[in-house]
Amino acid sequence: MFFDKEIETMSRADMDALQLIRLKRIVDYCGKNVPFYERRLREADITAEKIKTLDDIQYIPPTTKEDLRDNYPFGLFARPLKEITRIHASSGTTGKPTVVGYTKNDLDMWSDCVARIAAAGGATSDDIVQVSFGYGMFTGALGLHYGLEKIGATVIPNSSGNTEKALMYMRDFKTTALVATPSYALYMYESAKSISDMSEYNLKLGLFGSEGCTPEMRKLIEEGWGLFATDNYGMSELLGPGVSGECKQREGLHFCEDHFFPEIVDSNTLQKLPEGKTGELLVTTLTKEGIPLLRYRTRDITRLNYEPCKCGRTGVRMDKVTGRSDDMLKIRGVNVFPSQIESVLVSIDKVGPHYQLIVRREGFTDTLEVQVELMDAMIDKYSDIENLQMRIKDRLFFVLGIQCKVSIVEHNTIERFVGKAKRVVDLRGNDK
Ligand code: DLL
Repeated sequence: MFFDKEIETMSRADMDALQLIRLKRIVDYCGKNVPFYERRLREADITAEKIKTLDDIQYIPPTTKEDLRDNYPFGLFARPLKEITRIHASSGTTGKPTVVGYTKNDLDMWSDCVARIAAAGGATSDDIVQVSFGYGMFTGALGLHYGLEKIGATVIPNSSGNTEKALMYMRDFKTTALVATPSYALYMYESAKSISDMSEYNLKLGLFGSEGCTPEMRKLIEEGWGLFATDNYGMSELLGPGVSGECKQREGLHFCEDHFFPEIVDSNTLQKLPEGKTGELLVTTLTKEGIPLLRYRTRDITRLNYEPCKCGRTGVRMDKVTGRSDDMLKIRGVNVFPSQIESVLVSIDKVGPHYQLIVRREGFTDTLEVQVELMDAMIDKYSDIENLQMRIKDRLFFVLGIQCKVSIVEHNTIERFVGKAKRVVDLRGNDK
């Protein structure tokens, strides 16, 4: 089903023309409304008038997560707060989160994009949808929520956590569609199986995303619940969910390219790669008012496919994300940067800068263990070690928003590296 057939089936030539108009406009808008971009564009000697083709985007310097962090909290906003209707945030590379603001128009555009992707995945106004992403600063829950309301579905803002209650609602309300991370969907299935008869559930559709999912894991979820699942991609800095998503063919994620212009570049040289090559995805927001971003480095590794899809949609599709060009980890749907953990550890007395992060999949849940070395002094009392562990755990929870296991190890036991330290041991296999 189409939500906006005219856009979703637009010819390549018409889409290119629309993107060029919007690109010129957003470059002009950024230069006039965001001092950071005024300076960046001036230094690069690029103006909207100089952009003649979509390829000329290469003359615009990319924007990074560090740029957002350096301008924390509102420095990259193009509108005064009075015109910002909603604020969301996601984890930054160090302590401070990256903050994004949406105007009223941005929120409309956001729910349109999500509605488009949900409809492409098979959601309709007949669906009763349970949103099991965490409501709050994370964009996942509210993003899907308003997009699904827009297509007329009945939305249950159940949030994440309290799995037994979520399953009770699912049975009693005859929920037909589930919105969650794939790992939580699988965890919910395991819980459902252990406390109830699967015939009491009525799920037919899963709109999953925010983290990767291998075909094997998807099969487990689909067979367990008896549903059909699609994958949705997005990120807070750009929008949240709604940037791209699978249709029922599941041969790539349809990009909402009238609002988001994608490019694939080599992550070392930042040079554009030939069509069809795999590399880092850069995205320019073509219509966002609150916090427009030019050539944002998503750090996600993927590939673009410009062939029209069998479903009738003509726009570009991206492959599932195959990796990252930085060291970000996605743990239980939460973005975790080793540098965030490092800044917590170095701020705590008695522990040193030597640490290792061990990521495991236990059952269907990702776990993170932080092993950190004592400085040099020994701590004799067990209760002192426990107190130290608790302090680190609390501080990490405050910064990361997830619980981790903290292990204090003796001085000089964590491996030292001559070159780049290998801080992360990811034991989850390839289905991260
Ligand atoms: O995860 C937005 C979102 C919410 C997308 C709900 C889809 C559904 P962030 O928390 O900012 O935003 O995390 C963004 O998560 O750069 C990717 O590395 C990863 N990611 C998001 N969706 C997928 C996906 C939301 N479908 C970061 N597959 C991105 C693989 C994904 N990785």
